[in-house]
Amino acid sequence: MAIDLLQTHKLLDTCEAALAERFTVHKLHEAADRDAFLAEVGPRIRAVAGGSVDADLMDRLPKLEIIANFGVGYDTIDTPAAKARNIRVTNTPSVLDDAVAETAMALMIALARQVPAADRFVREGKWEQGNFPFTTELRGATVGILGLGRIGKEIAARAQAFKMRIVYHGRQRQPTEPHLYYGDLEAMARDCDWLVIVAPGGPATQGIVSRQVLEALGPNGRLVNVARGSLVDEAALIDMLQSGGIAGAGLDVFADEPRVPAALRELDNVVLTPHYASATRTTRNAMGALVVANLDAHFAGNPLLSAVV
Ligand code: NAP
Ligand code: 8YV
Repeated sequence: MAIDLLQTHKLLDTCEAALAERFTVHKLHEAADRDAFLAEVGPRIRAVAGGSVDADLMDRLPKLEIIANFGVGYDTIDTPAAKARNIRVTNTPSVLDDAVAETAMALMIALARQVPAADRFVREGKWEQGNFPFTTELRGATVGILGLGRIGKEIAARAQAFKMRIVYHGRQRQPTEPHLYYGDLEAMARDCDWLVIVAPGGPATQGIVSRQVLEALGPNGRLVNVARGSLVDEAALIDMLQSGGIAGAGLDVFADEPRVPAALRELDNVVLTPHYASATRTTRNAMGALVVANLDAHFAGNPLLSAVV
């Protein structure tokens, strides 16, 4: 008898095919009546693939053994509740570091050199009336990385290749890192031309990029967020972008995805992408393979490849 697995989101086709080969898959996101669906299949479910698992959903799945999250960030999973119920949780670290770091750099370059506006300028025939205004460059600027973890280090390596100075903030100084550490985020923002956010979402980081931090970044400062919208006070960010309190923002993530405030969409000093930092075919395939490999390991009684609980 195949093991029953609950899928909570649409996943990559290759990942869905691999799951279907191994499990009896039940798709919660396709259920017309979620309650009735869970009442019927919930008691049989031993595994979840995807995210968005709160304590209430866990209570509907009394035989649940493992949640294999599709993504390195697992802020949509109530991990203390999983731990209390002896449910294992896995994520997809490392395989997406390069793709996400490339997106961070793409947002920085797009903002510094105003790539979207320059492209529109040429398409709209404005070049024939005169030159595009001067832009700014990354060389010599200071980038503060909020979260010098796996992805943060890949961003640092790329920023160094662009001849930038690097500083970082996290809960702890990393003695093996050569860059200047700031224990205080606001103090780091004051020292930065660029603030790049790549720390986890969740209650511990909710709103840590506050109005005060944005004020410290200042009118020549630019913000890039490839982490989670929840880390930023989005209302304050919009206000500061409108008033010139900060120079610009490159955002891949938002407070209420996929809804992006009209006020942000109307601004010229922002570059917006649809939470796609890891969304290359190669990287998403690797993430899907890691989801499946963790499930295989669990049901074979082997150590998990990337457990967070
Ligand atoms: P990681 O290796 O765990 O690194 C996270 C870093 O954040 C660490 O350096 C950690 O340093 C710091 N940090 C953790 N909690 C903090 C706190 N409360 N305050 C300040 N700093 C804190 O994680 P990763 O693999 O690089 O991924 C980082 C995040 O990127 C993920 O959690 C995810 O949300 C996001 N992400 C987004 C996309 C996208 O598509 N946009 C794709 C992948 C990942 P300390 O331990 O010293 O605090
Ligand atoms: C994915 C991500 O877009 O890994 C993460 O934390 O945010 C991204 O890689 C997301 O998890 C896909 O649902």
